[in-house]
Amino acid sequence: MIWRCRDVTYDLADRPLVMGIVNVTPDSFSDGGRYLDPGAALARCHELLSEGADVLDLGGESTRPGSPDVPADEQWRRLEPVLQALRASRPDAVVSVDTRSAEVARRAVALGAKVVNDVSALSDPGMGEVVAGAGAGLVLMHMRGTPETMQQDTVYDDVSAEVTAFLRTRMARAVAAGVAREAIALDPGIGFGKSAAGSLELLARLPELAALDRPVLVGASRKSFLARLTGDDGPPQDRIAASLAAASIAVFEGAHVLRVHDVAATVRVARIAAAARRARRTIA
Ligand code: HH2
Repeated sequence: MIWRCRDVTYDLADRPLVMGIVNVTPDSFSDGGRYLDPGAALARCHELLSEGADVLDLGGESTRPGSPDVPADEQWRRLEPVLQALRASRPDAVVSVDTRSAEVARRAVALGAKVVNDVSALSDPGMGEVVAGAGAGLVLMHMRGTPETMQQDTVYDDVSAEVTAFLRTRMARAVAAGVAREAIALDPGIGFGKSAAGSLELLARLPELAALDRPVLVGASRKSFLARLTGDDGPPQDRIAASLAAASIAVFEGAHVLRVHDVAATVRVARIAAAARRARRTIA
């Protein structure tokens, strides 16, 4: 399984990738406000790279349930100094930009970003062309509505079938805009317009999404469905063990990329889960 992101081509048959989260925002659900200062964000980038992150996912907009849209100029005001400093200090780092805005994506790829992580899966009309023009990797994620409205309706007839059908359609839209199939990764959107049971079901039925024959990215890290399952009522930072369990299940069931806050621990968990996945294949 190949994932092409500009001049970097990942062979995901070997091992899953770990994508480290850096939210340059005042209000993200887990790390909001911690990395709004460009120096703090840059230090976090370096820390996650030293922990073994393959890719850094930088976002200038929270997409937690209920959050409002952040204008492109404000996202860019937050992201630009970090992208500039990272390019100067670690030109080898693979950067993903977490944005729904084609304009932010266009500016980020001009500064070297290799992946566009679009949780709206090409809702902004120009996004496909921006990604295609740069030859960037593209993450297409399933969400119902927008972050502001998505938790209002979390009932599905068949959550996995609906998510898979949606992503198949958005993948066709990306290809029609000129994005190479090999550049596309698919994400079921854990917690985005899903109940806790729905998020869990998506993890358990990941092979159905993997059957589309594109890399599968899973972002379950510290999300509230984990706390609903464990019964914990502490802050998101207390959900590390639960997040690692989810990461392990995701890899075992076919995930190729894990988007996480806790990189060092996830790298180790992913190694075990991938080895178990390979062992199962050998037996089968
Ligand atoms: N989850 C979040 C943000 N971006 N991108 C992808 N592809 N998949 C995800 O599951 C995903 C994502 C939400 O998590 P976080 O960035 O930690 O919080 P916030 O949106 O509040 O900044």
